[in-house]
Amino acid sequence: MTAPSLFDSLASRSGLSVRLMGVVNATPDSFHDGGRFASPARATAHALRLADEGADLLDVGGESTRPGAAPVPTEEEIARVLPVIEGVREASDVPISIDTYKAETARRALAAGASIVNDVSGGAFDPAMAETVARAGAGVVLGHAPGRPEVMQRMTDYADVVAEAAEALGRAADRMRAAGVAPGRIAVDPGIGFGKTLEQNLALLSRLDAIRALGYPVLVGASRKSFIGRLLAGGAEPAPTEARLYGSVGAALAAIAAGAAALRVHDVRETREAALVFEAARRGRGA
Ligand code: HH2
Repeated sequence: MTAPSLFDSLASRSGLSVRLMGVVNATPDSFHDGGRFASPARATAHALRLADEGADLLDVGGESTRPGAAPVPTEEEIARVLPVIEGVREASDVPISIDTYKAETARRALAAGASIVNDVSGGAFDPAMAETVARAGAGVVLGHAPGRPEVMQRMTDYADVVAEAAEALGRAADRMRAAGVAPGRIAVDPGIGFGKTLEQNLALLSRLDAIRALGYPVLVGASRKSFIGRLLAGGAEPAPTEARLYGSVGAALAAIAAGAAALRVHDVRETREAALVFEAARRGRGA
């Protein structure tokens, strides 16, 4: 028997086939909820609420990676995420991923109880990341970003965004494997909104099979992102993040239909309820 893939190895708390990763931003400036959960106590309470709502894992981050965001010093990032990881670990055994591209932050978070590294750069921004993941025996989600957050939105000049993202993710996974990460510990993510135009994000969502063909489970993070605001506005100023809930649920269902194994979402309860009905209707039975 082959080892289960990264998300299959997580118990389903959501009751869904797809796994729901709940977003916990311990940051003052994230694009949707920046500042709302900036204190460790608030971020921890929010995380536990998402776990109660059925999140299969919680993604704790201490640095905004939205296009244009400025980098946060490593010690500051660690000081933001560690108390949240420790607080969640004390109260719940829900799996935790650490949303970072810095190996040192990943190392400290894994030691504090996280079990997966969610690296939006696919290990490209920090050469020590692959070794760190391998040494800890951790899982890893490898994202596609064409460059650093400060400059990525000027790097949308792809000949074929889907082929180029797939190729980059294949190379990222090879780097992890070369460092000793088991294939069953790897997932990939096309990086919706990371150096992509509206049309490029839609191309990725509609052609997820090209990413799935790499042989790793695919995570999609479309929740509340600006392409949704742009679609809703129909060419006018993008709808604000608070007005993107229903659009986000639509994107989540599209990602499930396209074969995503996991979804990174801000709104666990709403996404879970929609996905529950969507999956049951596709199966043709309740359970
Ligand atoms: N998107 C964001 C952050 N981390 N990780 C993965 N694997 N995939 C994503 O699409 C992804 C991610 C950006 O969203 P958010 O954390 O809500 O905002 P910010 O980066 O502003 O903190």
